[in-house]
Amino acid sequence: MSFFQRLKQGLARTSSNLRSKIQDIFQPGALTDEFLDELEAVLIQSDVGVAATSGLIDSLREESRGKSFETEEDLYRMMAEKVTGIFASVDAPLQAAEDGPTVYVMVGVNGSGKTTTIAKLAQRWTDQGKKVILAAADTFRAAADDQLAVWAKRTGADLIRHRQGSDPGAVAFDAARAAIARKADLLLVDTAGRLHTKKNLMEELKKIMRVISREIPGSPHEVVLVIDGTTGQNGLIQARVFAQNVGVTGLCITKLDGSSKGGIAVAIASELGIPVKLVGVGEKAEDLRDFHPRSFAYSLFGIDAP
Ligand SMILES: Nc1nc2c(ncn2[C@@H]2O[C@H](COP(=O)(O)OP(=O)(O)OP(=O)(O)O)[C@@H](O)[C@H]2O)c(=O)[nH]1
Ligand SMILES: [Mg+2]
Repeated sequence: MSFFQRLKQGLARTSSNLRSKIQDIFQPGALTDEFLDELEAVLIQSDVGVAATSGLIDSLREESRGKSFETEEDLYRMMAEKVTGIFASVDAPLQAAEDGPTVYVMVGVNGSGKTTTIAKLAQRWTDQGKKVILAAADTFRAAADDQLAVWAKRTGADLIRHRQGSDPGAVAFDAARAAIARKADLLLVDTAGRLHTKKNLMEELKKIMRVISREIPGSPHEVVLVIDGTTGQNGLIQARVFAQNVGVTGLCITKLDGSSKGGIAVAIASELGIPVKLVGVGEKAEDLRDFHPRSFAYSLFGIDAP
């Protein structure tokens, strides 16, 4: 299956939900004010977010003036282009080190998909013959490092771990040293999603960042905030806390396959102003996709990008 078909399939729940709601209100011809009001409600119900939705509706109203729509498909294409524009304003590829190890730190609330995303990235890079090290800097949750150990074994990546309850900063330190000594191409740092308090967690994450940037100058190359795409507006609120406290450079939105509200990606990109870099549309390694604004936007409406 092609890259694009898989993405489209992963977003099938979202696109069929959007399409059936739009089909219910669509009438061939010009877009009426009444239709645009109903469309606005559909987009908000689909978690596109109030700000992004009102921007979309305004520009649709402008651009559709004097135009007649034979079928919904023409409308989907126009909408997909508008959504592409929202994403394109914060579009940036994953960064890599010029030489030495590339370091990505994954942050996000518990259950968002940090460890799974690390596993998928490890698989991608080891498949390319790269040397990958995983750092188990989630020392808080019981067996978090066992989960990572399973993935290390499966993907052929090295694992740096300490005992549960130990200092995550120390794990980060050892992992950074190991990445240099073993000439690793990629160091992926797993972090805790939950501590006793939010303040503790943010301080712990800041310490991990400090240690890593000291040991590997210019790193981390990405601080990826992993957001569960099924949590709707709540995910957005959590995301703000991380973005305000640790220098998040990119977003990974997971579990979009399990959601009919993949429109949340539009709200997140437009409200946080942080580029989406990865999307998870399933549990297999190949279901983690680099984010491409246009192909994602078209997939939201279940149509092929030009
Ligand atoms: N369907 C689907 N499931 C996913 C995706 N990404 C992650 N998951 C599942 O989500 C669950 C939680 O994922 P984890 O990777 O353990 O989450 P975490 O952020 O590491 O959680 P903590 O370690 O508790 O902080 C697992 O069952 C994953 O298989 C995805 O893109 N699609
Ligand atoms: Mg985890």
